[in-house]
Amino acid sequence: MAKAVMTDEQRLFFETNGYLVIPNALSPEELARVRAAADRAEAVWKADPSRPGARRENLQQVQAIIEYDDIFLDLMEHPKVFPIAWEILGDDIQMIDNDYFISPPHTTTHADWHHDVGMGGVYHPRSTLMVKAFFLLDDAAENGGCTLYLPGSHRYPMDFRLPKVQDPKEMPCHVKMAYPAGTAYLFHCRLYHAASNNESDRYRRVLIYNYGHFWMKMWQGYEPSDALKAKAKTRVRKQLLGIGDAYGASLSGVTDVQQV
Ligand SMILES: O=C(O)CCC(=O)C(=O)O
Repeated sequence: MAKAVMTDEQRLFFETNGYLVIPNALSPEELARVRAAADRAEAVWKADPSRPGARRENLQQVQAIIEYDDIFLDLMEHPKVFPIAWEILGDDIQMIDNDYFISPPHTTTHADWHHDVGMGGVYHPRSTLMVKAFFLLDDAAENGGCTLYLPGSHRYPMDFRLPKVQDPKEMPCHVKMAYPAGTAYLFHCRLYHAASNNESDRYRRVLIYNYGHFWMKMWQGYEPSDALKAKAKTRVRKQLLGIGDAYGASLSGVTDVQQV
């Protein structure tokens, strides 16, 4: 069994609302190192248009960010965030995708209200297929393109009718992930969420790690390179990168989580 790391308040909050906020997930020193690595990754990605990721006016997406620097690989196992995803999903946890999203100033949303899973054969309101964690690299202002959540919507029945809105912020009852840089937030991927318009003068930069189960396919374009797989030495890292027994991948009893 995954180690129980969540407080009762966190467990009840996540079960009720479908998301969690982890203040100060990154220390100021970690944040500075991660931001510097993110700037380097962005420069490499921009210099080579053949590298994967969306290049749109409202979103620059450095796809598969863990390929750019080991610091991003370590963040996938960050001790303040990953153990929570592990506890929620269970011992067969695996990485599904990972990205670096840059939302330029004065652009409209790149992601209107949606949820991330709808695979057939699963009763989603009772299942947890994926948990996605975001790390804020900039302070996210309310008008600065922050992520929006509709609390509790991960339990909506499959045929629930969501109101149609022009601007994501017109959705009744939403909450805003407007927090300082270094904050992490994670959510149940059946939760309705959106990116808001970035009406501010500043970029919004986030790192995203999506976790699912070992039996799921990693999203195409996120399968780790042979170089990354060769470097994976711990059971946690191997399993997160898809190395393991198809019938029995499990981190039960494992404690070797990497430290950043
Ligand atoms: O950029 C955001 O805040 C939302 C991203 C999103 O919709 C997603 O990762 O599914």
